[in-house]
Amino acid sequence: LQHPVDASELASRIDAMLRERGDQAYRVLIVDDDLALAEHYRLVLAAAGMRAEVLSEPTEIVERVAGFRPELILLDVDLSGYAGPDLATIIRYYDEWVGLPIVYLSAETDHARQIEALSRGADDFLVKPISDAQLVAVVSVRAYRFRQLAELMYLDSLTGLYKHGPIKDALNAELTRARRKRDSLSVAMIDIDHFKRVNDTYGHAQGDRVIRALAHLLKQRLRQSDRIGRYGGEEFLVIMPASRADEARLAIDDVRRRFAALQFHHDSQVFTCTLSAGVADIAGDDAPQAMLVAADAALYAAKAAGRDRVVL
Ligand code: GH3
Ligand code: MG
Ligand code: MG
Ligand code: MG
Repeated sequence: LQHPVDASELASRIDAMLRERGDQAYRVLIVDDDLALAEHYRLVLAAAGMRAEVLSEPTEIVERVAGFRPELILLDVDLSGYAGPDLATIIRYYDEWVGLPIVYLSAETDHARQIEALSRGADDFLVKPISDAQLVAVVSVRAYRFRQLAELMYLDSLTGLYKHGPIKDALNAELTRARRKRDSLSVAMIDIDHFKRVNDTYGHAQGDRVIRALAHLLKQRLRQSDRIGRYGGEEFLVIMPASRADEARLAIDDVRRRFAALQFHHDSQVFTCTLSAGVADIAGDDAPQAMLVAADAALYAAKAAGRDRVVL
């Protein structure tokens, strides 16, 4: 057998990649009905510094992908009572997950069936038995590439928050999930007050610093499961799963107070900024657009009432 790359060289390259990923381990979802094998894969990936979870109940795939947000899915082709390719097709149905790498695992050596399975929405095919080194190599290389791509596609470069389109896609997905689980869900629309004055008085670069400071506060103070997007120039949309409007209002009000307390330095001058926000929650069989309209109306009311406040 000929190896195109020296195994130890490959291992060190992958080590370097894993180090470069920063403090966040790659998230990998393993879907296999052979639980002993799935657990083995999970341990191998964990030993390589990744965070893997096992899904044994295929019907929960959409919920798990939305909740865990994997950066790669290892998908068994032959699940009892369920075809892996059907799951791949379901995942691809969601715009948000179009680029998510899906790698099939199978004992399938029939090429025609392999190709058939690939045509159903996956990216690659690993034939069992798979060596630990091969598993780590394939998963880490693909997850690394996906994270790079996802950052470009979904994240705003100034703030590292979701861009406009992706945060709206996220709202669709969270709303679907909240309805199915009969859970609460809130959104907040946040807008910096008199931001034109900041730009006019201190310059555009200083304005950018204010935007970044607010983004940082939001990331720092809100929950890991909350989704934060830069909806427009100095406007932010926050999606808060499992939060009622009164809880969401408290969390956003905490951010409001901390933001108002920040001091920005420009030459020898010191200035502060405030923000206004509108909060709305899921009501009846709300469409995503209705929630946004309600949050926007609340934001408008906050501005009209004098700014520097959160309105429900
Ligand atoms: P209000 O309290 O009513 O929200 O007043 P405002 O001045 O914030 O109102 P408006 O939303 O009309 O102005 C927002 C300004 O934000 C206009 C635009 O020049 C500026 N802006 C938009 N995007 C950016 C950006 O990325 N960087 C900077 N520095 N300014 C931006
Ligand atoms: Mg199986
Ligand atoms: Mg504004
Ligand atoms: Mg604005």
